[in-house]
Amino acid sequence: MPAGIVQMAPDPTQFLHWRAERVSPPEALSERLLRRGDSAIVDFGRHLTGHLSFSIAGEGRGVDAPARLKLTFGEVPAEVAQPFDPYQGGLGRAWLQDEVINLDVLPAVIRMPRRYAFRYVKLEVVDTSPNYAVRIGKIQATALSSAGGDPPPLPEAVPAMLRQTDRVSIATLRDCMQTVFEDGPKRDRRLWIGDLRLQALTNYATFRSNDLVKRCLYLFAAFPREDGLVPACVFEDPEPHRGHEYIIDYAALYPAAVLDYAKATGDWNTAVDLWPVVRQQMDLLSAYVGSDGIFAAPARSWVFIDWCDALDRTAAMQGTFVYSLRQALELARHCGAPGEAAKYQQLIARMTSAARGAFYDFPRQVFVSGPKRQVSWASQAWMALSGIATAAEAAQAFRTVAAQTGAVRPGAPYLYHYVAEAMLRCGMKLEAKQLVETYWGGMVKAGADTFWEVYDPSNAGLSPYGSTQVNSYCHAWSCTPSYLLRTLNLA
Ligand code: RAM
Repeated sequence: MPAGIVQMAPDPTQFLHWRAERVSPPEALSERLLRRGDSAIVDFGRHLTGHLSFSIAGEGRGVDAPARLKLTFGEVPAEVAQPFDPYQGGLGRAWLQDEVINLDVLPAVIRMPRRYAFRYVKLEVVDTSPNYAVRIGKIQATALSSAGGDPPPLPEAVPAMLRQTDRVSIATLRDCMQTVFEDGPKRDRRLWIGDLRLQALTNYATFRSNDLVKRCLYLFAAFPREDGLVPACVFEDPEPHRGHEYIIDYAALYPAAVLDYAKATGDWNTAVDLWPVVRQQMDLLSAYVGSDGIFAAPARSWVFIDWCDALDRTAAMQGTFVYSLRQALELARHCGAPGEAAKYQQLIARMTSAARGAFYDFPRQVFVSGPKRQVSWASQAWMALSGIATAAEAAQAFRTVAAQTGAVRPGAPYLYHYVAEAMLRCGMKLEAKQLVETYWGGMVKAGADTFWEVYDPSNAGLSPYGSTQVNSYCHAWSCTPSYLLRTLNLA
């Protein structure tokens, strides 16, 4: 049921520049007759993934022409406040959630056929005829999620902002949990390894839909590239198949996702079953480690790490692969593969000493990456998580980057998560907590019902796709504060 009728007001003090103002209770919609050019914005009071239905009738001298309506669905106020066109984004325009429908017969009950991700719906009457107006009633949303009931709230002793952040994280995960762990219910509506891993970790601490994780792990295992590399993403329709993209660091994190699952559920049989897929990733990726012990991704391959053009990814990728080898090592031991375990252990040692030589800048006490010796948060995070840096070195390195204005900061919550986790793992609980409070807390203060795909507090216009319109505002990889709070005891 709607929570009210709102209007969107421009507001430069708001991060996304628009504010929703309540103008009337939800019943007010059906009390109005709407003519050509009239519109109303319905607020459902929370973000949801699902369907919309409503009834519509014509009133006047005669219903003598079809009614044409336009519906626009928005996760955030800005999406229904401004026209989508002209659209300049790099991704398909059809991701933007709007529809024009022509109704030949009134009255009618309309069930919009597509699934949308929204809190707000703007209804515009494009046309009726001079002889009638329309009345809209019984507007309803049906929320879809495969998640069960919400987990119990965090104790009162946890600061209010963190409890709120936890609630928003849980709502984010809930709305992404469908037949797979989707990255975002508005876009791309599919399963990606990097997102899955973080959603699964948060799921073990919240909904515990462990069979859904298992299903997703098998979907990747079922559709590898010809050489065995797992794809970066999988589509389910019209029948399950692999996406055409391959992300080196995502493939490297597949073993981590398998190990996390086995540890969280105790289902080691599944780990044993998936072990050949894990081993295959390690075989393929190990081939990229040069004789100097440095991971060199092949030309034109995609190493993601973060949405950040300026980032030099060499050190972070080295760290990711060493981290991955550690997860694979643990799996090898459980899966009865001592030969692989020994191989991984040797490679970890070789890559660790190579990385310390290549990336650690002793005088500056920070890890650097690339020919320009770039200093970034990404490099410190993955050096810490991989164990290439000792806890003391990593803690010092984080203090160094924090004080250095020129250091390349994370662009999206995905990397912010790994930074926060790395901080926790090197004893910087206070700093990790502050990071969650300011970064995710910043989105909460900006009105987020669910956490966003990209958020840079210093740049509201940031989009990896050339237009913030196509950014996703309920995005899987930003749901991890609940994991940090509930499993890693952040508070
Ligand atoms: C985008 C999505 C998704 C992410 C990939 C790398 O398409 O944001 O979540 O995993 O990029």
